[in-house]
Amino acid sequence: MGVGFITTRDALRGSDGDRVRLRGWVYRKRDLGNKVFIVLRDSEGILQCVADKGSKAFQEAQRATIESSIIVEGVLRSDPRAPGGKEVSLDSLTIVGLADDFPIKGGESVDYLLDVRHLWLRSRALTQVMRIRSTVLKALRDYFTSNGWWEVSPPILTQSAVEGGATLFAVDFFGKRAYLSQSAQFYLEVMIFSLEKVWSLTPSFRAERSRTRRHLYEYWHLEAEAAWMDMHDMMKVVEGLVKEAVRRVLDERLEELSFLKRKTEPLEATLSASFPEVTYDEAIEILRRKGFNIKWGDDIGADEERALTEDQQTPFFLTMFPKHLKSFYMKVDDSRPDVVLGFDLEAPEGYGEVVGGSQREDRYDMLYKRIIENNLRPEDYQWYLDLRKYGSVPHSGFGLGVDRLVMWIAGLDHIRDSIPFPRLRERIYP
Ligand code: NSS
Repeated sequence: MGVGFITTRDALRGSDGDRVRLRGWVYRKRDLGNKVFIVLRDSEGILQCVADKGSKAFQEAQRATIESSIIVEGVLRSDPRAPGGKEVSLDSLTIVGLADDFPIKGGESVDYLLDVRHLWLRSRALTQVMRIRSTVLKALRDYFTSNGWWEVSPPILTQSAVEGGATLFAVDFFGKRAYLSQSAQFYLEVMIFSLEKVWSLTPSFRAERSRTRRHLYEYWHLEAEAAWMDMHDMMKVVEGLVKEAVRRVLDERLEELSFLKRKTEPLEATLSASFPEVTYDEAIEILRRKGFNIKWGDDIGADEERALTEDQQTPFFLTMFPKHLKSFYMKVDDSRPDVVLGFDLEAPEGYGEVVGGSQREDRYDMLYKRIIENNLRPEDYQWYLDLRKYGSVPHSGFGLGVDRLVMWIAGLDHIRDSIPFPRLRERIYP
């Protein structure tokens, strides 16, 4: 099938007079009567083609509809009016799949475009995002693989909550109640006792009550856990990981960023910055100076995060939270028993949290106490408690929201556009 085809990108780098053969879809079409202009779209970009009256291509070009799949052959020539400065003068055009009247014509509402998501994914903007997403995923994997981490495969069907019962999706498991995983963390904690440094990439599910621009009901969760690492060791891992993703996107996806009109300065600044640590106490001070009516012990919500990050150019860590705001598994600080050794990574420019992590409570008695304090049942966490009984070890870990990372790197307004098939409250479609 593939012999002799080049891509639109190759063609734009070719020379006048080159004979070329390409395949793709009709992106735009203009019939002037004596010639037909067709803009061909493939996974690499677009290229203008022209069929003159009298050429063999002319009739088929007239018949081809928007989004028909086609094969074209012709001769390359420079034309400053064509996108990219080159066009193909067509000898032949073969329609492979003639398209019905394409339902997306431009100017449709967001709601309608979500209804036809399976077709809207052909749009040039979403194509650029999906290319960036793929590069981010590859960079994240490469970081772990080349730094001695083991990839493991945790389950999705689970029996207990990691991040609290309120956002669990229940599933009927042969008459018993099971849940869709919110986080692989507890399974990764099991695996560090044999593999020491582990990571996984899985879907996570959250029945979020609030609808926001940065919440999905199903999202892609990159999680890591390591024995012998304290909270600050793990923050270094997060910094290295996020920088690797940013570096790779700047190296390989500059055209895509530019198509999306994403300013690259914050991304470049991120590469050279070392991510500062702002404690919860300091954040409360900053917020009060910005006019927030907030006191120690209050939650730092979405509005507060936006205020903290909107004037920042590079990511930073928020650390050392009041114990009652965070999950029971976070290790209590020895010097301040009302504070836990937790950290979030906040993306700049108003984006907010992309990573949540902590050092873990590794003392059996303390963990047991925290389970009780949180009104949870120790019997539901027996195997998790066991890990503190048989050779407990200081350890830390984190979870990174891949979709949120892509959203920030690509500069998107809404998380739904970072993922091909977003699960939103209104629809599970397609
Ligand atoms: O709830 S988290 O803050 N932390 C955990 O789940 C830990 N158990 C992870 C761990 O330590 N292994 O979620 C982690 C990240 C968070 O920072 C977001 O970037 C992302 O997961 N996240 C989400 N992304 C999209 N949509 C939703 N609803 C969502 N919830 C969390």
